[in-house]
Order: sequence, then C-alpha cells, then structure tokens
Amino acid sequence: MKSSIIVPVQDPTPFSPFSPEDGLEINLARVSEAGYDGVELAITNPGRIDIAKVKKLLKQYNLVMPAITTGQAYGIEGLSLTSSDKEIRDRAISRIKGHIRLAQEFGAVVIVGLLRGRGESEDAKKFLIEALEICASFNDEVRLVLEPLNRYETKLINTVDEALEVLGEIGRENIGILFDTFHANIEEISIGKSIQKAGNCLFHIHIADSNRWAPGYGHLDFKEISEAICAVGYKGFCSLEALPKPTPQKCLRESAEYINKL
Ligand code: LER
Ligand code: MN
Repeated sequence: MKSSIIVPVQDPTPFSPFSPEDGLEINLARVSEAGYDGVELAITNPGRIDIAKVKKLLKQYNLVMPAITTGQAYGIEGLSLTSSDKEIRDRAISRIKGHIRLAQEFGAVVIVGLLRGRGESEDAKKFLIEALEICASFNDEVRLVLEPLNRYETKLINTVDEALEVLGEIGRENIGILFDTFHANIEEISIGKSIQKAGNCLFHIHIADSNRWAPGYGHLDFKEISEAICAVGYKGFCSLEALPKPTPQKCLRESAEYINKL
C-alpha cells in the first residue's frame, strides 16, 4: 500500500503531526525521512500556492502529491457548497475550481469533505449535486472525491451508500469516493462490505484508528480493511489523517511503517 500523510500548508489542522509554521520544506523533509511515499497538502487557498516551489520540494524529497484537502476553507472562511446563501455557494465552487487547477499540476485528487457544509439547509443535497456537477465538468482530467463524514460533522453524506447515490445522480467518471476509516467506523454497518460497495469508485483513502489516533492504537481491524482494499483492486494511496497521538513523533513514524506493511 502506498503511504501518504496530511501536511497543512497555510492553516493548522488537528489531524496531522505537522504545523504550517515550521514551513513546507522542513515538513516535507520529515515526511520523506519517516518513509512515506507521498504527501496530501491541506490548502485553504490554492491561489496563494507557489506551484514551482512545491514541485521542486516534492522532487527534492522524492515525494508525490496524491490528494489536496480543502476543508479548511469551510472551517476558517465559512465557505460551503450547500449554504443557503448563493454567494457563499458560488465562492465555494470557485475555490474548488482553484484546487482543481492546482491538482492538475500534480495529478492529485481534490477532496470534497467539510467544504460541503453541515447539510443544514433544506436544499443541501440538491445544492451539493449541482455544485459537484459544475466542479466535475470543469476539468475531466482531474478527479474529485466525495468523502462520507460522520454524523457529528455533517448530516449530508455519512455513508458509502449515500455517496454512491450522489455519484449516480452526477454520472461522471471523474468523481469517486474518499473512504476514511475513522468515519466509516462510526457510520458503516460493516467496514469491509462498505469498501466492497465503493468498488471501483474508491479513489482515495484516509487512515486513522477508531479513536482517530495512529493506526494500531485503537480497535479497528486493519487486516479486514487491507484485505477489502486489495479485493477491490485499489492501487492508490492510504493517507494518514490522525490526531498526533500517542505522540507526534510516534504517530508520524509508526504510521508510515504500519501503512507500508499493509
Ligand atoms: C476530512 O478529510 C475529514 O475527515 C474531516 O473529519 C475533517 O474534519
Ligand atoms: Mn478524512
């Protein structure tokens, strides 16, 4: 299994052992040294990214960028694809288009996690489908991934079944599913069966244990998970998105070993 880890670039995230204040170069050096194959950058505003510099650093540290995380624009700026305010929806769509332009440079998938909002507006699902249609047709060559999130973060798309229903409405090949083991542990009846259902729509994976600590520190069955991932022929990355527990150092190093062994 190819491994990657989330590195925040502009604003902090609780789900990474890294802090943006340390700078991208130092953080990528640490990622590479710990044994990861790739890095998933958490980017609030893609317009402020120096593409040439990121390419140079990835090359220097022998890393690739399989995915871009976008949810900070919701947490920090309140952008949402399903807001009842059309201006906010339009700004969220423009932001995703910026991520798509950036993703094309790196062959990364663009994650639609919390940028879809908490699903509170009555028309949330309709707005989500409209927004994803616009974003997926913006550039056929870039893949988007819709991430089922647990009910305490959003009411909108908690399970693989719900995500597949939305993908069916959109009917485009460049949109698939990001499967996050932490959310699935809360929402799915069977983790293995839900991976099986995602099938060839499985485009990206986030890894954390049941308590969102590094894998191996909770009670998730990663043998079952890795068997299900292999059975659907998934060849992409497993990206660590965990609290920096039990310690940032252990989380960083032991997770790379854990994922690389899967
Ligand atoms: C995003 O990938 C995610 O899993 C969310 O739980 C972040 O809030
Ligand atoms: Mn996730």
